[in-house]
Amino acid sequence: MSLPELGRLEDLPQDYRDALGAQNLVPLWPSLRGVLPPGKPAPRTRATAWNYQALRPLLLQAGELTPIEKAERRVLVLANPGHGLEKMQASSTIYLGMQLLLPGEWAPAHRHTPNAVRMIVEGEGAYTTVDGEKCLMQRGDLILTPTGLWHEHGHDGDKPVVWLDVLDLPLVYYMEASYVTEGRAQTVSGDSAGLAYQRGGVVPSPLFERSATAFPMLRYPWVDVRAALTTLARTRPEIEAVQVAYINPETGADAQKILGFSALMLRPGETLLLPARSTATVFHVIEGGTSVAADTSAFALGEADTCCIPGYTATTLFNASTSAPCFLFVADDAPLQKKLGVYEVREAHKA
Ligand code: GTQ
Repeated sequence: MSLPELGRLEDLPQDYRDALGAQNLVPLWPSLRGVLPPGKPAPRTRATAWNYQALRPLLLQAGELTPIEKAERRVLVLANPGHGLEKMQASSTIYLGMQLLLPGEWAPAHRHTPNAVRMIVEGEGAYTTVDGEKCLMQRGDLILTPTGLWHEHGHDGDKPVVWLDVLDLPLVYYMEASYVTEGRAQTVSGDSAGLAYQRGGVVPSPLFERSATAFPMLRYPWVDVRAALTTLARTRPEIEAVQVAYINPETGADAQKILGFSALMLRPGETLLLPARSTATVFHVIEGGTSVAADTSAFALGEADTCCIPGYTATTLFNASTSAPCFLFVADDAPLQKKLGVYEVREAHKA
């Protein structure tokens, strides 16, 4: 059923419009269908892919053009043209950036209200110190820097290190709650609290005490996440999606409060149909390759490539390799949407 057409702004006399404007008033009806479109939202977020091999030379060039002291964080932002590049957002809530740190460089300590995670893309020998815990960065590792925690990045290796930053910056900025505090280099504490959780089901005893922090685990090593996926694929061949969620090991809740993170394995030759959900979704290839088809957009993603798919869009992933699995890092804003009560999954789509 189509909705009746509503009056337009141009239908109103100019002197009436001027009188409204003079009192900071706006008529709703010309904009009603825009803010409440029938059936489903009209997202500004466009299906967009960023090719790593294409952006990498530009990121390395930034290393030559701009010293770290002039950048603090040397990042090329993966910006969604649907929002306007200057908005620096991949979706309504998600910010993505590729960050470069060169050997010997140091990105100084700060803390801020937006939550961040890092997905390590290439290089060895760098680390992020979060809340006094030195987190080594290896390919595929996920490192959390949740809201309010001090963090700084250093690099003792001999080749450039690159990682993908995922932040809820667009949302926190929209809330007018985004700010940073600069700090001094942190003192690294001896122990890594997260090590207590490195193997599921057991913790050091009798030394173990439940941590007082809201974020007991800050580093999720890729070797362990990968092993969890391959074990799941081997032992549960019947499950549709071989996927694991990054969680807070003490509460079982999502690892962060606003954005959600998971890792997905596509078996060789596998096609995975993902139903339309209310969240925009980011896919980043850790290993292998996949095609991503969503509505009228289709991308071929290879290693370290990243794409963003708007919400309310059914998506098909296809790993064309007959021998190699594909491992993907997935980010969305499902934790936020669930808390707010607007999260939805639409019926599974037909292939
Ligand atoms: O590494 O702390 O991509 O503060 C954007 C803002 C990275 C960081 C970004 C940041 C950082």
